Amino acid sequence: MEKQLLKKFQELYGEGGDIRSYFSPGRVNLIGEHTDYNGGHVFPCALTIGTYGVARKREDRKIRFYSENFSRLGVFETSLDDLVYREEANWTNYPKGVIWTFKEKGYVADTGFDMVMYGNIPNGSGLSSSASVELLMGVILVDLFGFEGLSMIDLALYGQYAENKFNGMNCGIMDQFAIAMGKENHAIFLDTGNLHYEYAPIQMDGAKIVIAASNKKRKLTDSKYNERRAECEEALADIQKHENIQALGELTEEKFEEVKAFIANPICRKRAKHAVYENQRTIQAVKALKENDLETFGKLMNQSHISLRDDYEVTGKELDTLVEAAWKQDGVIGSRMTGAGFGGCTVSIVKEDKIDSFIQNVGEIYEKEIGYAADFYVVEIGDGSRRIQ
Ligand code: NG1
Ligand code: MG
Repeated sequence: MEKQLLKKFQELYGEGGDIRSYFSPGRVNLIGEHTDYNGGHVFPCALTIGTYGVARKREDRKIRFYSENFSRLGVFETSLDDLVYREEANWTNYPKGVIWTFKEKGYVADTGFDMVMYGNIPNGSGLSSSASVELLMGVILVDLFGFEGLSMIDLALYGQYAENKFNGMNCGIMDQFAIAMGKENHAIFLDTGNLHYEYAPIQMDGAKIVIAASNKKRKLTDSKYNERRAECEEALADIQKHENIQALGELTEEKFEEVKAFIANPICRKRAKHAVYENQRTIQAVKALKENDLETFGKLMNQSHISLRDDYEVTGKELDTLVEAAWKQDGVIGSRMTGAGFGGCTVSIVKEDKIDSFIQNVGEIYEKEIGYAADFYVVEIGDGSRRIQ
């Protein structure tokens, strides 16, 4: 991968100089959905698939971007003096947003650079290709320009800042955190309220993580996402008139049942219920995993899907079809939608000897019901963003 990308780099920009290679993973969230902007817990892991980048500093202020995934768009040229969002700049608004964020935070690059990228994360699948690119850019900037004093958590926060303030997607910290801090064969139990985290080993004796990409186009995601976020904020504001809390993630189920009548809007009440219960499910799921109780972990994954379907209403026909088909298969420990929803993908834990029949059967049911095919990926848990050469 890196070799081919290096060749592409030299073809486009010429040989010589200090050319460096980097990798930034994708991520999948095992449980804890739509909790990361409610001060709740999440349990994601970084993957061994992700985005590769090759970069070299320039002498002037020019910046050139190229992605092998969007090769038909060719090379985008910009400069350190043009760090503004531009519709026509397409995907390059993600790395551009990170350069802009660094500058906002006082880390000013003194020259431009040339860069090529290639991602093997299925595009738009909900495995967080955007955050992967943001962290790739962050690691490149630190390495090329020798910025000191920035931790990987700082880079995660900068990626989120870029996504929020430059790209207008009001996302939580889960994706960027998982991608920056990933660790082979571990998931990250993160409290998004205070950024305390803990690595939990994922040993599933004989079971694997299988991703099913629905291949549904997710055009509405951003606006629906921001809408859900606003509904949770409204619910919180109603509760705060009576209770001194900072976030929905602070509530237990019992406490929620006590205060839910304060939430005036019934839709907002349902959204808040999901946020509170999902957070508690995540805490329970990690506890079960530590006790080697994979069965309970799987059941909590299934409950998470039901809550996202009925209370949070972010699943849709495609994701429900994939998950409901998965629940009926032999050797499935748990299955749910993952990521923002409305399309994107599902995550299932499947016994190794049943993976072939799982893919065959769920694939057939999906194509029959939906009219086009899903894609399946058996994934491995890998390390966070880094320089590789
Ligand atoms: P996706 O759509 O999978 O990238 C989004 C948010 C997360 C989190 C999940 C829902 C982005 C970059 N990330 O994930 O912060 O809120 O939805 O749990 O939009
Ligand atoms: Mg995204």
